[in-house]
Amino acid sequence: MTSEPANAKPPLRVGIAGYAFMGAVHSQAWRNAGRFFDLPVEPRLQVLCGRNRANAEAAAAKMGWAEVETDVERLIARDDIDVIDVCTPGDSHADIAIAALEAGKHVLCEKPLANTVAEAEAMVKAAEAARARGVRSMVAFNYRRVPALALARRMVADGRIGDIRHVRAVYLQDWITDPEAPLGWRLQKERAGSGALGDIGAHIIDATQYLTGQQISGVSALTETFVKERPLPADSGGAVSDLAGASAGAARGPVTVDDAALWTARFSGGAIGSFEATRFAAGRKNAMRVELNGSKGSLAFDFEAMNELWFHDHTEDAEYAGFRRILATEPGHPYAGAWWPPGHGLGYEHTFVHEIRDFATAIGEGTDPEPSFADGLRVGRVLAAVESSAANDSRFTPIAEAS
Ligand code: SOE
Repeated sequence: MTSEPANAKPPLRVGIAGYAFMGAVHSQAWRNAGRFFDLPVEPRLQVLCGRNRANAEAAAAKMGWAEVETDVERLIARDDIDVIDVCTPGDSHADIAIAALEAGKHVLCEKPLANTVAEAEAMVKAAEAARARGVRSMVAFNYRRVPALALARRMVADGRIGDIRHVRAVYLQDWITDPEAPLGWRLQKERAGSGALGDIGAHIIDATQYLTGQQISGVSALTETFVKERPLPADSGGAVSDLAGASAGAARGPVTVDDAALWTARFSGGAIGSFEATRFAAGRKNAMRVELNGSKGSLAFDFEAMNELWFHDHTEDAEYAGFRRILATEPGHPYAGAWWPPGHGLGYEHTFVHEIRDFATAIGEGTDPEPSFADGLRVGRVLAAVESSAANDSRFTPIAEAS
């Protein structure tokens, strides 16, 4: 019989629902977080859950999960699971997360938190009730964990760019510019809630609120669906990439979400912002860009060069001032010290390792991880206001407060 060493860390036994793109990247993060960061708990990849047993078993074997379940209710009912990681499409987030919280499991939930504000409100209620019993929850806005963006947050909080006047944020992808790209779940309103808006617009809403420390207080928006009908995906067995990798079948169906969304915004601290989220920016693969202009300087970031943060110090002598590139790979930069020597750089997957590091640390230390479900709800309210404004000829729409 093997026994745990006396100084072993308490295990954190994880059950993950979903194993496509997000399930795979979360799996990788659960596996590696404790190898690069000193966590107070030891994550164990216990159970992967997916409806199709053969596909789930193949995914579990590939990604290192010990067991498989095919029914999420059974997963949640297991007493050898401490955490439920929700990596399914948005239409099941509320049901899974609420059931898991009620069963006393900590919950990490992919973004957007839910497909509707009402669902997100119910999730916040469940999270708050569970919190009173020491159960933690977090919404997975991974871009907060890009070292360069976490550094930008620190610089804003330290006052390095002064009072923020302008927020300029875009999230540009191009994976459905081809009208024959199949109508996957991300293009179906009943599964995804909305299109580019909720999928990638949600990230720039969260990121700009996080960076500025201000809330978006109102928006004026327009949305467009350029390609109204697409081929339905051929049966993929459910295990392929849920982005452009899927193959098209013969039948066609209507696209029920936005392809692109644009909006202007007011922030609670007086800044004004412009936003663009699209999957039709040919040549832009994952260009999540943010620029902040403040009274004392500016910061600029582009995920396609994610190790770089650009900083202009406007208090310097104008003849020598200018944007300078900070390579966010120094040991003193957020998260960076756990990885490679300066200049060797990180990638997309590291942002999820950092997310798991923060979540597992909060669970182990009994603190509240961020962003909370309440933060996810706040993003959901902005998404709803963008849709409502777009449906009303861009009418300025204040963000509804909690009812
Ligand atoms: C697809 O558009 C997607 O994978 C998003 O769902 C993710 O949240 C983003 O990080 C990358 O693009």
